[in-house]
Amino acid sequence: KRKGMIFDLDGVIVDTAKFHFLAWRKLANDLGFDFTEDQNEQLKGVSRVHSLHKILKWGGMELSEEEFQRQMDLKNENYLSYVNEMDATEILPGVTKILDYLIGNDIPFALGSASKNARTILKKIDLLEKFDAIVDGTDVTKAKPDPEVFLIAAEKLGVKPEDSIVFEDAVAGVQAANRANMTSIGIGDKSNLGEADYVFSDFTEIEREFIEQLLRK
Ligand code: G16
Ligand code: MG
Repeated sequence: KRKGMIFDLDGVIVDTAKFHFLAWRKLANDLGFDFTEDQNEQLKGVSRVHSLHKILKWGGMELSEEEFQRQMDLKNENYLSYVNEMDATEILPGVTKILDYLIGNDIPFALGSASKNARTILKKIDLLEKFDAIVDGTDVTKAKPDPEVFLIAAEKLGVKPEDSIVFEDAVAGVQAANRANMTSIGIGDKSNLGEADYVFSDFTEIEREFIEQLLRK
């Protein structure tokens, strides 16, 4: 049976959450308030527009449409200044090994990210050419937990949703994979990724036997 794998970007391949946090926090600070790292958890996997809505709510603020757009642009500019410094050393532990295993065994894999900067980031970390398909924030109309991003990715890989395996660090992403009828693998904390079919703290915890077993199913 032809199986495929779909990887989220932020929190799975790289930890760009730290850069998003710095950039969003600067935005909040410039507007005269602050938010915590705990609150930042709620922004993981969430689109840029939705993130700003949430943050403004925390600060009890409202912006005109024009100012909202300007703040999003400023945030992104600031975020990209961090992204610009990235290189392959930012790839999270165990990721390269699993990608090389998939390539060696002719198992197709895609990126399924909410980020509009996904291609820029993949290029910085030298992974752009390795993916068989890339679906990102520029390709979708509905944000996670809507399954759209993963359904398009599976289609591009030529695999059925039920034969797709998704790696996700965000609750919304795990829900999107489940709604797509895919196998969901949470990367992170069991306490908040309980809805996933399997949870691992990171890729170094995933044994080759586990992957082989998933592919045989
Ligand atoms: C990522 C991050 C989110 C970010 C979103 C949009 O998602 O987890 O925090 O808000 O992308 O990013 P951008 O502003 O670059 O378009 P993912 O799906 O890769 O985890
Ligand atoms: Mg993520």
